[in-house]
Amino acid sequence: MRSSRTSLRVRLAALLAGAAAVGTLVTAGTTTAHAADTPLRDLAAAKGKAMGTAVTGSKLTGTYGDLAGAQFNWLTPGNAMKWGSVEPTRGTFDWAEADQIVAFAEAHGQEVRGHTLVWHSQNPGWLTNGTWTPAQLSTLLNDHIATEVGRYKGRLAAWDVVNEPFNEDGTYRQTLWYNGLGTGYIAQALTAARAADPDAKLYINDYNVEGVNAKSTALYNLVKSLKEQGVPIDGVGLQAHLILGQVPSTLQQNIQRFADLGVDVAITELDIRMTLPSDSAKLTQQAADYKAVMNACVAVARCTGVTVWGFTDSDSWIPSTFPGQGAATPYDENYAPKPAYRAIAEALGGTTTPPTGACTATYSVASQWNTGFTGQVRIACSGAALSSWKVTWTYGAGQQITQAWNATCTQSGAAVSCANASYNGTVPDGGSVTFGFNGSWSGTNPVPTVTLG
Ligand code: 9MR
Repeated sequence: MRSSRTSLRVRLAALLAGAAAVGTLVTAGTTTAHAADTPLRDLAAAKGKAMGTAVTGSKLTGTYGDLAGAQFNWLTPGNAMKWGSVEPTRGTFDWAEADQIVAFAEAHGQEVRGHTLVWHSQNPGWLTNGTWTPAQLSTLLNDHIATEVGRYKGRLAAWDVVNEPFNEDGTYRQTLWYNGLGTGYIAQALTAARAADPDAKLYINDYNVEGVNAKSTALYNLVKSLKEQGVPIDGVGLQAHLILGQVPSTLQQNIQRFADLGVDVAITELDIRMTLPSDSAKLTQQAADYKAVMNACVAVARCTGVTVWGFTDSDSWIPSTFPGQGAATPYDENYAPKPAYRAIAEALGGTTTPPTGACTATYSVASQWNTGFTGQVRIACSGAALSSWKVTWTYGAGQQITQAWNATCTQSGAAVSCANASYNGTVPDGGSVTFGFNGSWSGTNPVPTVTLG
């Protein structure tokens, strides 16, 4: 059954640039969780699959928390359980964010995927800068796993025990662990993890192993060999940091060959990046790509499910790592579901509402000085379009608009109303329009709640 959804959802955000030129992104205003048809987690559960997301603990309130809790049945801490996060100083542990995420998951009936125990990256400085004998390294590895896995014993469903052990050509990555302990570090880590929590499913996780290629074949051969030796290994994680239009054609075949080895397969970090700005053609392609990944997992019984690496474009690693790229997740920066969201739902057997009501207005303060400020409002549509628009708001601290461009604005008392100019009433699906204004303020310049109508 479909639930009704609001016809227009309006989010606002303000970029406050202070005198010290330090920008702070502030969001406020009406919070409307996506009134989806059936939540993704329920669709996934009906198929016996996980639908997960990576999360940032500090963001688990408001709309972000609402969506993380309502739409997903698995969570992965994006950074909170990495060695550098939990033991920044040797022997001094910080479990705050990891504990918070586990507690959130338990409160929302969600499973947690622990991420990650043994990696070459995001390790504490004391570990990477130290000089260690093989015996010392071995003890460090065992103790770390015993401590972290032991802390959450019985509470985590799975662990990415070893992360990214291979180079692109299928050779082993030269890491602290490989260089000190040889390939045996992998079996050692898995064995230690099993001892610390016999009920957690133990995974090796890597990227660029989604299709059949040299790297995934190396992973396949490793898993085969570990199984033959009786080393505890329950699954492989295919991260799936993909590029628009480039879902490997051998994805399902690759999942199947791992399944045939007798291990589970999880898509652990799915995102599909594009060159910015997004437009409706790219978002449509992205939806097809998300659907292809979902379909491949749904088609293989031992594919346990799919986790997206952040569910909103406002919480994605892509723009900072790949400048000019982004829009990689199923929800946009204002938490509006994108075509990719609907594609995931459909692949899980759900029906989706027509793509109406996905235009948003975002108010920003671009700059401000002692008595004046420049603001702007951006109207963006995704899965919807406008042929004319009007944006209204009420100032809370006596602000007064003095001049506007790309819109006709009137202010009466605190109430402001801005309508499109003759040339910019049309906002196409996937497009946006921005208008600007100068104003005066004194004391404070709080962000108003804007309404798009
Ligand atoms: O999402 C994580 C990001 O916040 C970190 O800055 C980054 C550092 O490498 O790690 C990101 O997560 C990675 C994950 O732990 C392992 N696979 C690749 C992910 C993207 O870099």
